[in-house]
Amino acid sequence: MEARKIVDAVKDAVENITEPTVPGVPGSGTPSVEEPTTPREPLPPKGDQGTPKSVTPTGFDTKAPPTTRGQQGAFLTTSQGARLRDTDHSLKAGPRGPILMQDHHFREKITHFDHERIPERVVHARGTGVHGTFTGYGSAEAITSAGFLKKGAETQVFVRFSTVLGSRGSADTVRDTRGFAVKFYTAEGTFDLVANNIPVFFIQDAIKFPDIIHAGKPHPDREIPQAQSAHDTFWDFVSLHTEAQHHAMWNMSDRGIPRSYRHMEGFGVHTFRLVNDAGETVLVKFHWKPKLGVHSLVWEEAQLIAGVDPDFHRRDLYDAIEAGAYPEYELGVQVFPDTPDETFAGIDLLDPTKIVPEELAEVQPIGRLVLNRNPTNFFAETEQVAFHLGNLPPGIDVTNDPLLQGRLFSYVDTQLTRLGGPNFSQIPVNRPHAPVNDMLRDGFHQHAVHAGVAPYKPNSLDAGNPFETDEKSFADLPVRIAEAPKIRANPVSFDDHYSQVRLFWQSMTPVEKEHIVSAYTFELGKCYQQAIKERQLRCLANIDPELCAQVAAGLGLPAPAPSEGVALTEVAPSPALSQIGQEWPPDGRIIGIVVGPDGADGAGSVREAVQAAGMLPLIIAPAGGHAGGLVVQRTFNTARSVEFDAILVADAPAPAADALPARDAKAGAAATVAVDPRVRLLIEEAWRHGKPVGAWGDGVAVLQQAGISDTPGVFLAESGPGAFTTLQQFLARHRVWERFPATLA
Ligand code: HDE
Repeated sequence: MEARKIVDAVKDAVENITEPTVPGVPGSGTPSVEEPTTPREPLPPKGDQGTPKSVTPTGFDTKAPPTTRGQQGAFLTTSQGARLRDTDHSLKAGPRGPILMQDHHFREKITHFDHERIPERVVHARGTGVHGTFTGYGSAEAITSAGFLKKGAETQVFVRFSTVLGSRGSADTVRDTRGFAVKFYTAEGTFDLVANNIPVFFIQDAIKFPDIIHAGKPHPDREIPQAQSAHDTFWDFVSLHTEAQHHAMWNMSDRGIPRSYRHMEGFGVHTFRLVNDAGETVLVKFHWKPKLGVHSLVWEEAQLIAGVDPDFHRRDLYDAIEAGAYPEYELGVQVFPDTPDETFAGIDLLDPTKIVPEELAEVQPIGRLVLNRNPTNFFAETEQVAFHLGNLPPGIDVTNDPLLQGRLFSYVDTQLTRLGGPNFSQIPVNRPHAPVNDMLRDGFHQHAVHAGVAPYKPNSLDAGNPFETDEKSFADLPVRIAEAPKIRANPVSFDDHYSQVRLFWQSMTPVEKEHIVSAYTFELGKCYQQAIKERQLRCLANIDPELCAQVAAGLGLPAPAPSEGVALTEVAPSPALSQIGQEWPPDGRIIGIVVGPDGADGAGSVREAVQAAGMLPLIIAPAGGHAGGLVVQRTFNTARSVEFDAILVADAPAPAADALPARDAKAGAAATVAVDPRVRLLIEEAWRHGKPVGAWGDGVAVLQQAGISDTPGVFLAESGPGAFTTLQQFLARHRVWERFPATLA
């Protein structure tokens, strides 16, 4: 008898000696839903979505696809490759009996599942990753020997964007700093530029990192709040530890709630040292500049999104790349002479709580990053990627910034627990693209089969290999270390905690200042302890009396005077710090077009024009399916204003039976049409958030009824094309800033 027949016969026999089979009852023999059981080849992996060609730690190019275990082939097997007949029923002593210990497949499946999770990152746990390509401009050739910055050199990269405080499953749009970590797989060894979207940090010395993070994370007793700085422990620390005030102000500004990862600057924070072929050095600060400009959410929008779509930033990035709207950033450097005092224009370059305003040292572009490929597997790539500041190619070196020095220790150390041992650089996403020939051996999760018998130097048994070389090697710069006492102290220049916070505040436009005041008022208003609010107000008084007075008024507290000895020094504002005032390409922005059940005149051509301009049109109709000839992407039930950058209304759809209760039309408005309240909410929210709103045809009456038709950024057009032309002008400025109150100068 054939093997299969024997198994079937045994199964029949077992079923016959127990209860009869009940169709559709789990475990009784017949599956209730027919699975597509005919073996076929699974869909091939998406085009270029494998992990980059990898090199093993022995320096041997495997050329093997790195995802060889990822659902390839038609038949299910055990981890040892034995084909499986049934993965839905455990092996039991009869259908009602206990599970047998000998069920190896059951044990393997459950054991592996039990161990699927690894510790999330202690900070930056919530993130999203993406592959890309970096191309050097060659403009940095005079200051660094780094090969990947040479003209036209192309380097693959992996980028991980993140929030800092929240857990792995927390919302994307919380008020927080964002990580912007880039792994350049250069031919001369991996370079990790582990940056943030804020150019300064809370602390000047790495030894205080646990303190700021313990203060920012949820309260240890109740583990609340998740991913927020609006609580007592954070403001307790920040108000007591005044060097944190600069970073805190950036968080309270619109930079703390970016519109998307595509609209975010990145900053290396520390000063680095570059060295050229001749051994000459300069000091630099790294900057990423997004092609789409820096753009943020408004606070109410960010809060709504955290509930409506907690994955907003992750989805935005993924969708943009799948749609071919590849995010782009330019890498730039501010360059400073490498002088013994390591200062520039009186600013201590080793102090990570200070910036050098771009007006004093221009950001010079040195290369372009294009993010063009989504990961194939989130865990394998995004979760397991391990960045480390010490991953430096020849031509780039560190400075003595005490924050940077501490980070050099922390990043490898943390991976030992998170990734379970010292061999995490063998995980595909962490493998260098440069050949590796190290003498690191053994340890947990060792995947390399190292050849040779002499992993030590000097040796004769492996013919002396591998040899040290000066050629294209990383050379430690003979930087002079001043003769100084061993001491736990900072330079005196680190003691100025306020002048640059004032510089930031004074560089903001009135609208941005209003947002900062509201953010402080909101966050401090969430604190329970009066003493903490008062202490933070004293810090604000040291930054700017007007800021302090506004926040104090919001909290219902008296505004204190600046602390004794703190002089409110004059600062020169830096317009480059403001996000408002320039125009940017509107690529990838999302435009909602409201139509009726039968579509609307001109909606199809506007949809096409929006698409042709590199934006994403989404048709919003009363119900799914089709509206006229248009495919409906959002219904009145699924659409929420926060998803869109602008709304165009092409029809006046009447309220549907499932609509929310209607409110009266606004007083004085032309209440001529009954508008679905969900459309009204869509428009009102978009308007409140400073988004352009336009209409043509029957849609005009909707805006008139909402009482907004004669306000800035609202346009009533004769036709769809007319509305679209006006829309583009507003989008280039990101928002209709005139709509926001501006009581501050
Ligand atoms: Fe980090 N940081 N950090 N950090 N950091 C980590 O490393 C640390 C700092 C930054 O997407 C951890 O692998 C110390 C500044 C990013 O995987 C950890 C100090 C800047 C990411 C760590 C700092 C950053 C991290 C946690 C003070 C901006 C996410 C998990 C001395 C320039 C990387 C991990 C990713 C992650 C330590 C300060 C950026 C614990 C001790 C300043 C973008 O090693």
